[in-house]
Amino acid sequence: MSFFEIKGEFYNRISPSVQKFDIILTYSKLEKRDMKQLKAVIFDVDGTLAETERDGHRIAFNRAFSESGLDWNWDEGLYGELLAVTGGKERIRYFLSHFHTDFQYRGDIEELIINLHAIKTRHYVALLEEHAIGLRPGVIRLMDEIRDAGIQLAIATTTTPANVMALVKSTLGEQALDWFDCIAAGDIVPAKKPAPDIFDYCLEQIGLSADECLVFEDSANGVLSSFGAKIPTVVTLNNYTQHDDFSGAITVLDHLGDPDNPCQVISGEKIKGEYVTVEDLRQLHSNG
Ligand code: XBP
Ligand code: MG
Repeated sequence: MSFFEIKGEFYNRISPSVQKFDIILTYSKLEKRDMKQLKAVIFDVDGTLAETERDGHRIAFNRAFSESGLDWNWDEGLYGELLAVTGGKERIRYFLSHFHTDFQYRGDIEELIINLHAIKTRHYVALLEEHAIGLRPGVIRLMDEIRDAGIQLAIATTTTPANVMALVKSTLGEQALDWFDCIAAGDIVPAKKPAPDIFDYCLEQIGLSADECLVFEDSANGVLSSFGAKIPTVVTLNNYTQHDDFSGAITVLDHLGDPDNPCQVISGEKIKGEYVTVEDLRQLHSNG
């Protein structure tokens, strides 16, 4: 029985103009509550689910350079600067145009970049298959809670799909690939983060509107992307992104925390306890 049917009984007794006014008010309240219901949590991957940049992608890039006979070495500091650009192929292009401008190459430079990137992906996947990288604190616990609460899970990332699959399989197990209603990754959209396209694509795939979702991101480029798609966003920062501009994020945390590993709120909305729960997500989302 709908709200309007319940009210119908005594509606006949009041004047039509009052009825109309009350219906508009009631409808707008219902609409507001519906809009604010949290239906999906969308996770970024690199830096958010795991510390993959420094210990994964960077190592894999260097292995690809060395395998290809190039003496390039991306140390931790340089890699931090290169993270200004998302996407591995785009990052190599940026390196050549801003940091290694005197590089001479006789062949097709685009072909070189594509080959290097394919080799890099092979090394990255191999690294994950060795279980070299674990998930950040609280990720597994919170994903379990989200699923138990009947809230959808999705992924929106700049990285190559094979890398996401490898990370999920090596940390959560192959069956966990089914946990996600959408894994939006890599070149599926032409414009990578900070463009909103990957989040727009993800929303389209899961069939929800931006205000029914909550995003977890770790970087300014990621937050620009989720904001571009108008999705409320929570940040769990890391060493590479600790000085990024996160203005507009609902809250910024050092990580999601676990019962034996409390998290810290760096700025924004507080959480109820010492680690992020689904109850916190609902609260943060309604404040977002
Ligand atoms: C991070 C990225 C990615 C990875 C490298 O993605 O920018 O490009 O650094 O992956 P996100 P590829 O934070 O959105 O998960 O080499 O496969 O592009
Ligand atoms: Mg990231």
